[in-house]
Amino acid sequence: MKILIVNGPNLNMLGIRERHLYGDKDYEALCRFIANAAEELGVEADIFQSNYEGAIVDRIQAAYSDGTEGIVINPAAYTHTSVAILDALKAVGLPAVEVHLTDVDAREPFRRVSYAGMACGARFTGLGFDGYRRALKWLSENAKGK
Ligand code: DHK
Repeated sequence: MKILIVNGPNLNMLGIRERHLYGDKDYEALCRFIANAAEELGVEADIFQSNYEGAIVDRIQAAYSDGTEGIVINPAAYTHTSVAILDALKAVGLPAVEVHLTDVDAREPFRRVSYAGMACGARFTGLGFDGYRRALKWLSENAKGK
């Protein structure tokens, strides 16, 4: 099963940005964690990160015809603003899971709104890197062949 992992803006700054919230491990470490989790679960992970909303929309659209069977998405700040990313997820119609490293519901009120989440079948927040493993597992159990 091929799964696309989409990471939004500033996640490339992990290990530098607000370490009290996001931890001290860098983006490379997150990618290694995701690759290891995918291998353990027997799924194929294609990891994409961009700071640009349009690039994220383009990558989600490409997933429609590149063999992707599920999407794990942490749209980062675009979670709370982007109807375009929500519409892209709805357009391709692939099973999707929302992930956030932090507990967005326990932070500022504006982080409680999630547009992308409206197109997702599950949500893992506040679990750090492990949220990605849980999302891959959820897709491998709930979305194969759908
Ligand atoms: C990451 C961000 O960059 C924030 O804009 C979101 C999310 C939360 C996270 O917890 O992974 O609000």
